Amino acid sequence: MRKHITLVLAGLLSLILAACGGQAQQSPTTAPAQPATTAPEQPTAAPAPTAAPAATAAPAGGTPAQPAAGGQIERILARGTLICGVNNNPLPGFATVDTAGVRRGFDVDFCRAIAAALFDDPDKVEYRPLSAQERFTALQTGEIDVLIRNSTWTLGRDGNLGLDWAPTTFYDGQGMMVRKDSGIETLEDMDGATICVQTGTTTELNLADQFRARGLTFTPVVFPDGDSTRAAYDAGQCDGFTTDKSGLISSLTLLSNPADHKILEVTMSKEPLGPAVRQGDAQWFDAVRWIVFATFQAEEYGITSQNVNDFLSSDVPEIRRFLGIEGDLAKGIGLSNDFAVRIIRHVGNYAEIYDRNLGPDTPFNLPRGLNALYTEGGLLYSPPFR
Ligand SMILES: N[C@@H](CCC(=O)N[C@@H](CS)C(=O)NCC(=O)O)C(=O)O
Repeated sequence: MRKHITLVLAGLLSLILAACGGQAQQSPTTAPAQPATTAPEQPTAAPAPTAAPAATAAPAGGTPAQPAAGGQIERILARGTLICGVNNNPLPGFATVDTAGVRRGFDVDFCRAIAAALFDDPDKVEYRPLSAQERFTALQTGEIDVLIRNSTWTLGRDGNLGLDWAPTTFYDGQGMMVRKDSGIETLEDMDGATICVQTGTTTELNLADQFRARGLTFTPVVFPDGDSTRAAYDAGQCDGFTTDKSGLISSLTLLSNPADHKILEVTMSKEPLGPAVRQGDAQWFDAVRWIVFATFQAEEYGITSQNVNDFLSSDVPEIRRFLGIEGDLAKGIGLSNDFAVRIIRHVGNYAEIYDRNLGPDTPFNLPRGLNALYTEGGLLYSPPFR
């Protein structure tokens, strides 16, 4: 009988965990932690055009799927705005709306960079705020052109959801926040802990994997969005709060007493975050990829929003090609030949984007770490513009 009840509880939890499309507010579960193998990652449970071409993507909310084969850039240009999917909850440093109603953040700046490349105007963006559960469906159905919402590139998502990831713009990893007075220093100190975690994310499975690998037990307290997850932790409902370290750093600023909390040293996963597009339009995918690469390359050349005009008279062949002064390299990806100049002029190179949102003059003062250029010990590397 006892075994039966446990099985029913386990089944219920799996259902809750799998209800990725569900919009109803879930009450936190206090069911025992599930082994990783029984908890499917939410996004793969979304209605996905798995093996079918993107053209057959199931319409959602009455929005017809758009034709798959090419033409995305022309459609965006004809519409006059880029539709960029961003986080619906405030994620300071990455995506927020300031007091004047202006969207700001690292992710927002990449939406702006794409609009700058397309329209020579970074403001030609229509932002579509999306929850973790909504984000991939919005991309699959063509409701958005690109998703830039702290979304981790994984094999399951890339392979099963009919999506493609552009180069990683922020190398992240999952972290754990605890109260300073808890005495917790490592995950091993968290055996039997309750942990606040958001559904529809890579976070849930990583948590289960990490605790299982260490032979630790925990009780997940699961919420459907970032705000309620953070609020529950802030109210003392959980011993720990786990998400991407970028999300934790960002959330810290929103807690009632940030100084009472700390983020543990441990990094529980790899979370390469970057823009995603719907599969089926190789030119659009290439354009987004090279827009991201242009921000890396501009930093490598030392070209900034302040000095880009000086470089327009450069006689260095590779810089002339990069800035579109010579050749017609960008034609093949459907962009104007000066797309890099447009991005740099309006939004800046990668370092400018990073520093503006996360650098020393921001509350985050986040070291570049893996997000430095390869020439500085990081992972950012652009293929040649030739
Ligand atoms: N990078 C992870 C986590 C992304 C994620 O959704 N993080 C949370 C916590 S920072 C978030 O953005 N929450 C805001 C919300 O969905 O309301 C993923 O792609 O699954």
